[in-house]
Amino acid sequence: MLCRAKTYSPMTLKTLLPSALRVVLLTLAWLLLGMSLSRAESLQDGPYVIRAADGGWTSRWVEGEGESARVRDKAVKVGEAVTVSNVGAFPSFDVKLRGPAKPATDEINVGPRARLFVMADTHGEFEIAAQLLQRQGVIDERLRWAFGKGHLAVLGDVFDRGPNHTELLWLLYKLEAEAARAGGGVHLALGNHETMVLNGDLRYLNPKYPRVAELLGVERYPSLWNEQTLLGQWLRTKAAVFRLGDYLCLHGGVSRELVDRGLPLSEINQRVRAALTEQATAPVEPTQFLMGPYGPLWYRGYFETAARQAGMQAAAPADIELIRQRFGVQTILVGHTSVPAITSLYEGRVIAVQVYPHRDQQTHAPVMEGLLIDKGQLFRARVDGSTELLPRS
Ligand SMILES: [Mn+2]
Repeated sequence: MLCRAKTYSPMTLKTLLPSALRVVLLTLAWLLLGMSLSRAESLQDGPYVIRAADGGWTSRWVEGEGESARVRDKAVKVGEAVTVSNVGAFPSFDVKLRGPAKPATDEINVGPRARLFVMADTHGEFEIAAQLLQRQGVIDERLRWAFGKGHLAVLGDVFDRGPNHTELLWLLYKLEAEAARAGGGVHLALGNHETMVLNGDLRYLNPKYPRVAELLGVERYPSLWNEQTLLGQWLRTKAAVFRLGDYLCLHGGVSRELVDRGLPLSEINQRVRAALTEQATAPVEPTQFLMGPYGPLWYRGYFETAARQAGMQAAAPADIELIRQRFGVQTILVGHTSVPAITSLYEGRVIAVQVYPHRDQQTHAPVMEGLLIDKGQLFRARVDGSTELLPRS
């Protein structure tokens, strides 16, 4: 009956129904909406693998929803597995814990014909991102690496907005080991939302997570990602900018101002990592620059409108040439600034990868794109499994 009512225009409804009945129906609809919202409020989250007093690890997670949510925990060791609960129709998966991660490499050499899949800004949308990876053959139905010697690059902003960033980070952590065993790789670049959450800026946090923190008995959510946690340590080894074959991979973009600082990739990455440690004091130059609007995590200068809105000048073609020369790459791949479809900029020298993961308003079908690079050809790769050769512009 509610579905049918949609086909009437409000005007028709008005003339059909006496006002008292309209009030009753609206109240009913409001109550139903409220009930469905509170029912959907799952607090399932984790595990958070936290250093224990005896030097081992404790895995803690939240099960259930609303008032009936409860905390579980167990002692775990490196080499043992923790289970990440299912999200929607996706299966739960086990993740074998590894020892402390070492700093990620700044430069990864791959052949010019290597298969690469590039994904940006997943923002807690586990179901959409996992479906994209599945339909494009990067992972299989049980969320295991299926991309062989290929490489997956993730251009930051796994955290914030959506409700399942924990599960996404565990998936990437697990795939990293599986890919390496297969002769491929998974490479995660830090985005501004990683640095925000790790440094305690929680403005974009999904409302689920402060409640999770409360249930787990920590005062502030970032404590669950500090250096004494397994994934917190792992995240702090990641690069802000890395070279993958002929491609420079990062979240925001390299500005002309950054090139002018003359910093090598290794120093950029070391300084960003240092700014994420808990001992870090207010950053001084050039770290302050690196963490700011012209730094690799926040820059929007490749996009005319976004640049104007940010009060900065758009990068000139000559700036792009300088960046390519400085870092020895053909193409710069960036997320951070949303585009309706993966877009070639500066005659293919910059590729904008971030198509924000969302559901189509009419069909509810998931929408997101990844960039597939196969034998040097670039494709838009969609959630439905289709691909399209990327138009050059
Ligand atoms: Mn961003």
